[in-house]
Amino acid sequence: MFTSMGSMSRSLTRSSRASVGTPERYRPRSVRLGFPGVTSETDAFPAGFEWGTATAAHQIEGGNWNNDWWAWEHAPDTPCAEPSGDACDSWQRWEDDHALVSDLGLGGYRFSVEWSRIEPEEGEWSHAAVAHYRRQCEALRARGVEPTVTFHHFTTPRWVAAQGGWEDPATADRFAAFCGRLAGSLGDVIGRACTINEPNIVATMGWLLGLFPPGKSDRDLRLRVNDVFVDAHRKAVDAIRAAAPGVPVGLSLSMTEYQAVDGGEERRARMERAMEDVFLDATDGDDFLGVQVYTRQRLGPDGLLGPEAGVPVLPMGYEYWPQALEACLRRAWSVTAGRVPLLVTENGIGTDDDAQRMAYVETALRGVLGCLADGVDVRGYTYWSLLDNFEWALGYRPRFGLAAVDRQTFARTPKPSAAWFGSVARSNRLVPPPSTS
Ligand code: GCO
Repeated sequence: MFTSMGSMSRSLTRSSRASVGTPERYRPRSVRLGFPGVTSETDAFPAGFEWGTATAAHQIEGGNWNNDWWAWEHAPDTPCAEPSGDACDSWQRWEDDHALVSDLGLGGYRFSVEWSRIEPEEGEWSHAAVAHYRRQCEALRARGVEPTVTFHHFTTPRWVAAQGGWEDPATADRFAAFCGRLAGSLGDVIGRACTINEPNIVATMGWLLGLFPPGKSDRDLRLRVNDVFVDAHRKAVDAIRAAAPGVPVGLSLSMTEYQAVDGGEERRARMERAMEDVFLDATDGDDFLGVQVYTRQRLGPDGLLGPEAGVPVLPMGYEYWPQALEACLRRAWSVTAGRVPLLVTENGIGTDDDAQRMAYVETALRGVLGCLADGVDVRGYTYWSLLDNFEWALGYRPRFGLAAVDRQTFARTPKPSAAWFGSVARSNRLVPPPSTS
């Protein structure tokens, strides 16, 4: 256990040797061999390390009017900055997206299917929508890109929401049935299946903070939604495995580097339990755990603390803290006792400053190298996101993309960070970003 925030920050900023001084509780409990040739000094990633980028259906497809988010974006008195509208028009322009991914030399693309398109009403099945996603998987494979398909990324069909959505335990069964049927159609073309994206964020934002649909603020309901999501994940894993044997299945979880300040340890433990551990415990037996990290959050004895003086604050409202990825990977590995291989399924930064994006990713990747050198089994890194896209309640303002998207013509323009990230992926080593000064 670290003794003061100061010492923790110091050890984390020494990123190339970040394992030195790592708090004892983050160390893997089960000892595995470190990856041969990976030390925090070589800058090389292990052979077969997967480099990718990610998107989600509602954030890029456009016109997804049949889900709870579209309704939320258009309802009065919700905190949404603007509606998703045409998004990036990726329903039509997905080939442009794939071309970007393969031109960068990336081996993986993570995207999601839109449940409300595939099952627009209870029991109605759109073979055309399934065929659309099948074509995408096939096209990616033809380019040598592994498709990681997320079955639920924040949006829920209106007909499910109308029946109580994730408050209703029966939604676990509705979702598992959807997953099983879809996996039966796509099992031969999917590279990897993510059941649910960040159930912890959906539960907290939707049922505690009221920022996502259905906009509730009820502690007990939020805990119930956590439980329904855990049940849904377990049932979805079984359904996908039964329908598509051999396809690796896992969950993608939002993790935050929670730091206790001046007696905030108990608060931190409570936060980690409800936000992370309840889901980490549910990943036992999965083929991988998707770890998604953006920042840290400090907690004092009375609760959350704001950003620390001197640490930049991003358009998302949280601190620039790329060191969080290493801390969270170590924590995930520790809490799961090294039973589930890790994959970074999202890490990135919403910024208008592309040099800051590269600096963020460079520091985050140093942290991954530190983890690998200690034998933490990290299989790949996925940058969020391929495109500047619809950032939920914040609309189009935060820009996470490797490529900009013109909001009228939908033309994609890769940023310098895209070329740099591609060079990292191609060489499978952490080459320094170009100097922009
Ligand atoms: C998330 C989401 C993305 C966000 C990203 C940036 O999983 O939170 O997967 O939809 O856009 O995290 O906030």
